[in-house]
Amino acid sequence: MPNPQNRSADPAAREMLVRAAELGAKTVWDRHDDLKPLCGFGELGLCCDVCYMGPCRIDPFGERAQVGACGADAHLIVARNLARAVACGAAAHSDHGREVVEVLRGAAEGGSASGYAISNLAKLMALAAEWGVESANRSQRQVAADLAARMASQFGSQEGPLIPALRAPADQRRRWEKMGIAPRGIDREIVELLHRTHHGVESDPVALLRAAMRAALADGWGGSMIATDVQDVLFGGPQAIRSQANLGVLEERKVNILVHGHEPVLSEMIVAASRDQDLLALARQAGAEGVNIAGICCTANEILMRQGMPVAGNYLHQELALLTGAVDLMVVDVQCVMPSLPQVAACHHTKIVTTSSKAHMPAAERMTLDPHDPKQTARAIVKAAIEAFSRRDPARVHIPRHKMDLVAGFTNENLPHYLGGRFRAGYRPLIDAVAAGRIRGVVGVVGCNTPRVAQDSHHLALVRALLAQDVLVVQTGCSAIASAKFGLLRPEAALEYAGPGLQEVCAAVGIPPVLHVGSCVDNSRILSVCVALVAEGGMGADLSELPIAAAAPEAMSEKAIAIGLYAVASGIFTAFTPAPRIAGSSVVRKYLEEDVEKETGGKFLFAADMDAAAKGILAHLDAKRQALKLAPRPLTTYIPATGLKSLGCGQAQKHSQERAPEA
Ligand code: XCC
Repeated sequence: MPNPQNRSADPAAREMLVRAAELGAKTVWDRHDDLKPLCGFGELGLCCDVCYMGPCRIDPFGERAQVGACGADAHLIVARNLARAVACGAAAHSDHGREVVEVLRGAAEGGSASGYAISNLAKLMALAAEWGVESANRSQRQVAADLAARMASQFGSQEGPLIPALRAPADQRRRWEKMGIAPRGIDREIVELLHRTHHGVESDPVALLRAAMRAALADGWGGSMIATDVQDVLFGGPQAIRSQANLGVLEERKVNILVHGHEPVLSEMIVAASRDQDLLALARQAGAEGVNIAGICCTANEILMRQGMPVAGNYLHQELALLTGAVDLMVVDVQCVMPSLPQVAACHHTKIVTTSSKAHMPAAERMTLDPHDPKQTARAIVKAAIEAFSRRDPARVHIPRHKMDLVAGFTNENLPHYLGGRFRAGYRPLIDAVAAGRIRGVVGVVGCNTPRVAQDSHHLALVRALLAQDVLVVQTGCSAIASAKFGLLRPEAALEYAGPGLQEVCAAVGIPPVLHVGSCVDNSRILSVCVALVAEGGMGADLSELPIAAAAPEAMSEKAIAIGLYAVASGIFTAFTPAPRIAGSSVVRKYLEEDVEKETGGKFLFAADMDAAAKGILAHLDAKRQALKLAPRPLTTYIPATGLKSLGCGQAQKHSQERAPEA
């Protein structure tokens, strides 16, 4: 079998890859290998299937066709393919936003009968003020109903401006106006973008990239931001919370339910149902000691941030978790859910249940979420898991012992409190630390796993290289889970990994050097932190002047491309690996890596490896520091990102084994 070390940096994953081979199960890594060599035209973005004269392929060596049947050249084809990916990624996030706005509307109209309630009144009122909803002498439900209606109408806003986008610094918005990319409603932006990629419409690759940025902005400062806000209203604003991550969170003697996907609408209900006394009694009758809920991917992040529920793993863990034989039921909704799951689950007794009206799986069981009684659906799912538990074969259960402690739950709203305490709450302490050079800058490291690189290896290499250089790291998505599994979300990680300045700051306020701020829609929280830094003063007039950057070290999904593009359009330097399929066009690559900076203030770095990404990010932070005339930083030795890889994995493995439960 292929060496598991080349497939994952995570010891739990490596162990399960051996187990997969014993079980004769195919995983995403095997299927990816089966596809090699991957299509070279596709990799370069040079295959066009936009119309039905083709598919047309441009010869990258210049010997055969240089244009498609319609005359589209490599640059247009690459830009069109990228724009379509952005449209799909932005659609996924923003449709999630629409879904939770619907739930808010239901909660407002139906009250507790809808199954959902307003749990964060302060945020509801703050949003009402921002959105111009009258709240004086009105009930919570009336305010929530008007807010939901206003938010829903934003998705189809024909002219803009998007209300949440008004949070962006005025200078940034002026740049968008000047470029003609100030975002309107996401529905309009996506329809227009797709229209422009239709055969025979937009022929200018750069104009198309700008349109893609506009759609991405409508997601980042619109659909995604609304999703985060509404989820905080419905399910509560996160607070710093302890939990654990990795496959070792599965419990041998309990009914294990994994929630996987993205929207917390059902998973929050499942967490509640798992605490119902009658269901716990049922579990005990079946011989279990209780019901254990753990998450995969961004659903994991949602219930971790608000409920402290444990995280079983990130994207590439979804099949491995099923192969443990300890998962009784996995319930999925939308996005990043592999169609292979029912086949992999068939190795054991595990049930796969789909719930979203937008995502069906022919071989899985279906339990559609009842919007009028979601708790009932959740209870039925817990019951089905208990029933499956009684069919579990303990002799075939194999749970890796690796799990790691973590602290998550940071947000733009609660960070001022954690940074400044009760008496100095605000962003000033962070700005002072940056100005004095104790913190070199702040970098958001986000995004997926991909079988194209050893799982988590890029995330860990980059995050550790940045920490060693006194960079405060904020994370979301599967990237945050990678750091969690390796102990970087523990406050003690500052002593183990951070440079002296960052160590000092973390020790003074008791935070980890890596702050987990949520799921991928919660990248909006990172934008909000940046906005707050600008608003506090002393760090420039827009995001492009701050000593900040972003990175997606193991990008896989179209959502990651949309996020990267809205970060760049918002003025943020963004290291993105593996690069999207743009290598076939020098024009597209040059625009995204160079020319766009003059327009938005941000740009991409498509780094080949994490050493190049880390060096590029550090050089960018230093250039911004210099422009702001901040204190020069004490010299720290740069340790190559790739050199840190083996060192840290060993330490994390040791730590996780120390904390492993009795088998
Ligand atoms: Fe999906 Fe959000 Fe990527 Fe993870 S990080 S693989 S998109 S779950 Ni968003």
